[in-house]
Amino acid sequence: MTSADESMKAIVVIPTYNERENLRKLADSIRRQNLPLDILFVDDNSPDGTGRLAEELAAADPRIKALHRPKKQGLGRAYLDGFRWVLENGYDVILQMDADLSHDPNTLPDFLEKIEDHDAVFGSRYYKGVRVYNWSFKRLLLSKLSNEFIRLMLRIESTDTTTAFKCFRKEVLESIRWRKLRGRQNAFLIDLVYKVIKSGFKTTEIPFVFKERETGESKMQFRVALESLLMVARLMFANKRQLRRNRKKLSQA
Ligand SMILES: Nc1nc2c(ncn2[C@@H]2O[C@H](COP(=O)(O)OP(=O)(O)OP(=O)(O)O)[C@@H](O)[C@H]2O)c(=O)[nH]1
Ligand SMILES: [Mg+2]
Repeated sequence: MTSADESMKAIVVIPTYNERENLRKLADSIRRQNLPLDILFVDDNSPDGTGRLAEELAAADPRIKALHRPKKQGLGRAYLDGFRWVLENGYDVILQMDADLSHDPNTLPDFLEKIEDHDAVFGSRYYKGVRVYNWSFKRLLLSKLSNEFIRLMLRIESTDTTTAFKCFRKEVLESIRWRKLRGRQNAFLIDLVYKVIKSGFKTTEIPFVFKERETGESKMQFRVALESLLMVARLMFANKRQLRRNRKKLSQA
């Protein structure tokens, strides 16, 4: 951020479930960026002790915070608790990213630079080219086609809706009534991006290089894809005027 924006409080919200092997490395590489950025881990009582490690990291570094939820309920629910915490604690800029090192911390400065003159910034594996490592061709094709499907069906300028590497100004979350976002996994991200774009906010995409997790378990499942499909159908029938009304109301407030 430029010096003009150093008064803005920024934080990256990172949901975790069984990410003990990745956590310290991730925290270190975010810290190495030397950014005015706090970290909030939101753990769902991971059986592998990720929550305890998050506490240890938080005790050693005042810029790291840890939030604990009693049981696994999907990353969407974890984000809702995370958003509540960061908004209650006065943050102005909210980033989100995965804990499995698939989202490169070297991209964080780009988010903070772009958010200076945008309301939201979306990281994309597919913006002006494809940048994905360690995926089979089948998985890449499935992900690329899903995102094309979402873009065409919902008519949104977003090449990678299902990636949780994004950044928002707090006013954006408040305006879209974040508490009402639905979805447990990727469907949550679809609901979020759709509402932000359709509310007319100034958004942009930035490219990042995606590397599939090397350690920890993959949670990609058939029901994640099904939930996403149902969310696309639901949003296609949602009342777009309502979204515009929400934004207008907020700008008048
Ligand atoms: N708190 C919380 N975090 C979750 C939950 N499910 C996933 N996560 C975290 O959300 C992020 C994304 O989950 P991933 O498992 O990487 O999902 P994915 O990227 O679609 O699939 P893979 O990388 O193949 O596993 C990671 O940081 C996970 O630890 C959950 O139920 N609760
Ligand atoms: Mg992942």
